[in-house]
Amino acid sequence: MNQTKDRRDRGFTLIELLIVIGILGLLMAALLPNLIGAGDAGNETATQALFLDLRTGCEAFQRKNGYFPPDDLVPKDTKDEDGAKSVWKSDNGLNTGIESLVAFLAQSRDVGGDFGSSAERFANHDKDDHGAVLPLLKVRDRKEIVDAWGMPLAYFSATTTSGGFDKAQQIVGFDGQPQTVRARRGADGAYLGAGKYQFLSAGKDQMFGTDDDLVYPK
Ligand SMILES: [Ca+2]
Ligand SMILES: [Ca+2]
Ligand SMILES: [Ca+2]
Repeated sequence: MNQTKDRRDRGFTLIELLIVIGILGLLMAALLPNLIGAGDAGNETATQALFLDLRTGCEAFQRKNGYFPPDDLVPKDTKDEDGAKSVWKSDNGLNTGIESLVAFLAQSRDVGGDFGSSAERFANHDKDDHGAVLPLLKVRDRKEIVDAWGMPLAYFSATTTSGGFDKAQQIVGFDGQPQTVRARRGADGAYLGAGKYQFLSAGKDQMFGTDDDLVYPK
């Protein structure tokens, strides 16, 4: 009698276990794509928010200087915090646009704001040296800003005398393989002209020039 009851208890336990495993499997299958999708949507939102932060810096710089931060790392009468003239090294040709934006915005608090407090945004994938301290970041590394997937942004800007949207840039991320990046053209098929700027993120696939790229201004 007792033996029969024991066997029945064990049987119920096994069936319950199988049901639980089955339900968990179904839940995983149903939820996993949504969870992954939510992560990408969150990264997209975070990258758009980053664009807006950088826009604030660009506009503050423009109000002060009359032009947007250059994308070519050529210093224009910039000075270190102690007033010494900056000696910026010429660049290695990688991540130059976004490094140039960092270098110009990191000069002073009135254009860079609390720029230096967002350490997770900064990387130095091409491992270069700026040749002078970036005052707000307090480093000599030539930092670039990365999107929420960890790839450096591309930054294009043009004045009448420097930069240009028609100049391709080389962007290098985690894999060490430089990608040739071109600015996004406007609705009329032409590149933006002098007095404009543009940010590009490679998006989820970490490749520039594909459909998931993010651009600002749109
Ligand atoms: Ca560089
Ligand atoms: Ca760098
Ligand atoms: Ca992409």
